[in-house]
Amino acid sequence: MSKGLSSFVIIAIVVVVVLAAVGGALIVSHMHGSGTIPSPKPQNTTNSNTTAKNVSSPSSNLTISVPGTPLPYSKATNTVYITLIAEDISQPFNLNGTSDGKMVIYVPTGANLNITFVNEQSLPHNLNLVMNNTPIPNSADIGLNGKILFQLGTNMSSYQYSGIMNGQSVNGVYKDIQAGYYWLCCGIDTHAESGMWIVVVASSNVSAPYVIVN
Ligand SMILES: [Cu+2]
Repeated sequence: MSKGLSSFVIIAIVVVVVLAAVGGALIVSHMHGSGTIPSPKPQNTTNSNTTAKNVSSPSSNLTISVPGTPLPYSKATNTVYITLIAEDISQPFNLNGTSDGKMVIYVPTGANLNITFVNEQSLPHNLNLVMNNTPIPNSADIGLNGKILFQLGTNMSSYQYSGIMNGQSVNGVYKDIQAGYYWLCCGIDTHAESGMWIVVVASSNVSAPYVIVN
């Protein structure tokens, strides 16, 4: 082989290798592009962290006028979305910065309550829906102040001491709430008594859910 011919062969091999590499890269990127299906955003995930700060974010398609701040609501499924946060403020027994029943949530009778509870504090906390038989919590044990209907972040055998820790959140749905007056409160001993409770009113007079802070 002459020197000129071998140089030509080497250059030809280099060109072929480069073309093969570029072609391969294009094929791979095309396959990747066409083969990737965007995954849907998870909704209402359990035990996921959340950065939501407020109990409500006014829904853009809500047209019913309510006497307070509207809560996110699906009329089709009669589901009210409630986010409650034990905020990291000087009063450790708060929900969304409020204490002692100053927050009142109004929901339609029969609504499903989709509740997310977030703990931003160093103390453990949990959340309970209580059909209360006293106007305000007056016992260390909320079980002595009414009937516990639903719990998040705990269970009936340990609600007086167990809850979720700092940075954790829980989500759950309480279905078909009956007309009446309830608390959402922490069940850990003395926490509700110390202020960690809000009021829930279910009424057939409420057509769309809303929240008021007194
Ligand atoms: Cu608590």
